[in-house]
Amino acid sequence: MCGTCGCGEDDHITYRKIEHPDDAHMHYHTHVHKHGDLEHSHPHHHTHSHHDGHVLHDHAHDHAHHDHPHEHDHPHAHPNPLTIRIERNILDKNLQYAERNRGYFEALKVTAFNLVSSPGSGKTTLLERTISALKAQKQLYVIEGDQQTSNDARRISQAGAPVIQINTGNGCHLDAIMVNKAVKQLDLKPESLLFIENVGNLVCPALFDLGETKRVVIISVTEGDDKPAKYPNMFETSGLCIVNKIDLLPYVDFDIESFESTLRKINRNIGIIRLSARTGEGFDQWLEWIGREAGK
Ligand SMILES: Nc1nc2c(ncn2[C@@H]2O[C@H](COP(=O)(O)OP(=O)(O)OP(=O)(O)O)[C@@H](O)[C@H]2O)c(=O)[nH]1
Ligand SMILES: [Zn+2]
Ligand SMILES: [Zn+2]
Ligand SMILES: [Zn+2]
Ligand SMILES: [Zn+2]
Repeated sequence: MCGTCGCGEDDHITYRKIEHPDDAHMHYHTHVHKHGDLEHSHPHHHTHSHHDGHVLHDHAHDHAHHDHPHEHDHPHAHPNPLTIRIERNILDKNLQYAERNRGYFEALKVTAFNLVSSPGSGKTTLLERTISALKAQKQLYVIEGDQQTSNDARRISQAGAPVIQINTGNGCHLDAIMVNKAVKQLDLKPESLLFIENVGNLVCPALFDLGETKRVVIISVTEGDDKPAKYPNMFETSGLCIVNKIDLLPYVDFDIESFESTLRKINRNIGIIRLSARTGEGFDQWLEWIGREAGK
């Protein structure tokens, strides 16, 4: 799937709507092949049953590789692809879909946030609290990205927002095509808020524009204060940085002043909010920031 980092060559991506665990679901396979400069795909789908309420199943190949059995009724002559060309194609295609998503959000006046971070920084906890705080006044939706499990989507559903879980299989990031499919299933109401929780990873998600209004990077104080220097792309491309788990500051050696000054060197326009998704400290600032973004 990911030609940028070489991860997950045989992804099995699933889309799962949590609220309606009915049996029937669509199975959907797409194979994209490259023949020199040409690219073509063979989609097919069928409906079948599962116990766990899948809605859509998507099996995508973006690589010219065939080391696993599948059926094709025409011969392929796959040249040894230039990795760099595939990367370009993947990123170009992603950008096309990102622009489509952005146009769709703008037409509906939906404000969309792409939440990126290392695993475990507190994205889902932040969303649970955000949903509780805002659901009475705003329609909120969530797209959850994880390699496996629907744990996060279940938490979001319990908090009270419609949610689609995307399982990326081996993939280490969401892309705009996945978001495009998930958004169609959510059937967004105008002027609503969409939160996209990306796969926990500080590297690859930086390369994939999802069409979001703003990217929000979350760092928790247990991760070390040198992250902006080590992973600059993620911090350069975000409009807001949330420093989470500040309730733990007395117990860790995270130098928050030094963190913020490094961060400002990398991105001098980035907003910074210190908060605790557990205690709620600093949460008002986050809600105000959301309000400002949604009002633009
Ligand atoms: N002390 C403290 N713990 C927190 C805070 N926010 C989240 N946690 C804990 O951190 C752990 C990870 O939180 P999650 O919300 O699941 O993190 P995540 O970023 O969604 O994780 P992935 O989806 O796996 O990348 C959980 O045990 C949370 O209870 C916080 O502000 N303070
Ligand atoms: Zn990747
Ligand atoms: Zn990767
Ligand atoms: Zn194939
Ligand atoms: Zn999560």
